[in-house]
Amino acid sequence: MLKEIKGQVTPGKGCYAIVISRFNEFITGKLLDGAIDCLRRHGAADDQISIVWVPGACEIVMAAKKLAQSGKYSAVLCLGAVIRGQTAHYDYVCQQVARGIGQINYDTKVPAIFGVLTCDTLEQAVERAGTKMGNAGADAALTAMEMVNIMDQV
Ligand code: INI
Repeated sequence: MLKEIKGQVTPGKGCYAIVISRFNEFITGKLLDGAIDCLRRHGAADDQISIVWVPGACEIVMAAKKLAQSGKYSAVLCLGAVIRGQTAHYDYVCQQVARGIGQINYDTKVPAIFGVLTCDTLEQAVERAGTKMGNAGADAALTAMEMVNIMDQV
């Protein structure tokens, strides 16, 4: 018989850590609001949610890895906003963060969700932080709950 597993979008009993970067805080603050709102709307209690602020996107991975390794969290949401400037800095930050967050998943088996905006313009970031393209923080929360549910089943 065919066995098919689909994740439910429900927080379960586990705890969720949100690592949020202060750089571009006028954007990342909206991502954080979106993530918290989404977790609450799906039934998470406030004591299931922990928030850790870090300076910039480059620092997300170190904090997220320690949280994932702690055994206290079902998932770690990584939220940030990298916006292209006039130098190559953007590319180094994006590469480091994307690879680092991906690696946490494989190293710790705790879902580490990539909710870092990587945008060419400020307008693109605004669009993804609660305006016409939705809210990447809320999307990360949905993904986190679904992955936790899937990992509980497989
Ligand atoms: N950090 C961000 O979170 N977003 C950015 O757009 C950004 N840019 O463009 O420079 C950024 N840089 C800081 C970086 O993440 C580190 O905090 C810093 O390099 C110290 O390690």
